[in-house]
Amino acid sequence: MSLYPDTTRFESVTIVLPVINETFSLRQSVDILLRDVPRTDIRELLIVVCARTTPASMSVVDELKREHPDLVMVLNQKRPFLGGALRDAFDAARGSHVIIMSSDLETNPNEAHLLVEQSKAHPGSIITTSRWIRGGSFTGYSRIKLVCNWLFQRFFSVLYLTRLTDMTYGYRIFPTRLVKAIEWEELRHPFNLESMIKPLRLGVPALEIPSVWTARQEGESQNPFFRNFEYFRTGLKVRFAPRRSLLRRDAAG
Ligand SMILES: Nc1nc2c(ncn2[C@@H]2O[C@H](COP(=O)(O)OP(=O)(O)OP(=O)(O)O)[C@@H](O)[C@H]2O)c(=O)[nH]1
Ligand SMILES: [Mg+2]
Repeated sequence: MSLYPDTTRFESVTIVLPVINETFSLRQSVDILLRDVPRTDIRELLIVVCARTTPASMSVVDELKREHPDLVMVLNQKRPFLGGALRDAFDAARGSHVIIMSSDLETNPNEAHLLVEQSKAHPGSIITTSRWIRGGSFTGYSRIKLVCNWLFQRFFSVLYLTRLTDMTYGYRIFPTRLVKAIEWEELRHPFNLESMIKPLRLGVPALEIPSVWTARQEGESQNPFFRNFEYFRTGLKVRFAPRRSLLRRDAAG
């Protein structure tokens, strides 16, 4: 018997869109998602906002809510930062599956329907995306970040004995029961790594599909470069944590 609650059927997806300073990027993301992912597959578009979300972004969020009252849900995050936004979204998600992505167009919304298709075929797995496998790429990523990223990925794939090639990239679909059962700790960007490695340690199967990453055209990242080194602390801590401690007390069998 597995340690974690398994999922055997895809029913619908909650798509999480955290927003700080995106306007046309958020709108375009939503338009593409609604164009490509069948409506009957979408439980909700869960837009996560906070006190730092700009007034210009909030007016796009309000417009989207007015245009799609049954699909768009707006969540005011209680926990801080990106990890906090995604963790609050996991708590609120109602679909059988949940996609995490950005609203700055860096996580290519044209690929979201492929995540859903793969998830239907492998409902118990995490389908995650990679910029490093054939068909994936980076556009507008600085050379120094590219080298660091490659070194991070090699380090984590050896540490976790996995063939996954892009574990720091927060663009994936998960079974919702799984993410609700895990004891999450990160509040900032290393949550992108934590959300891959805790499931891996629990033995959850994961598949990669290629992703084309393009640098954002508006706003700026909430992740200063030096903070990327904090991923190592997360990676090492989770690698050696007892498996049971990765699950919430009420979820551990
Ligand atoms: N609601 C909410 N959204 C956030 C927060 N931090 C970041 N976001 C959004 O989450 C998405 C990803 O954040 P970015 O800051 O672009 O980070 P990134 O692209 O993963 O990081 P780098 O590649 O290191 O620049 C963007 O759409 C942000 O607006 C937060 O604290 N709250
Ligand atoms: Mg970004």
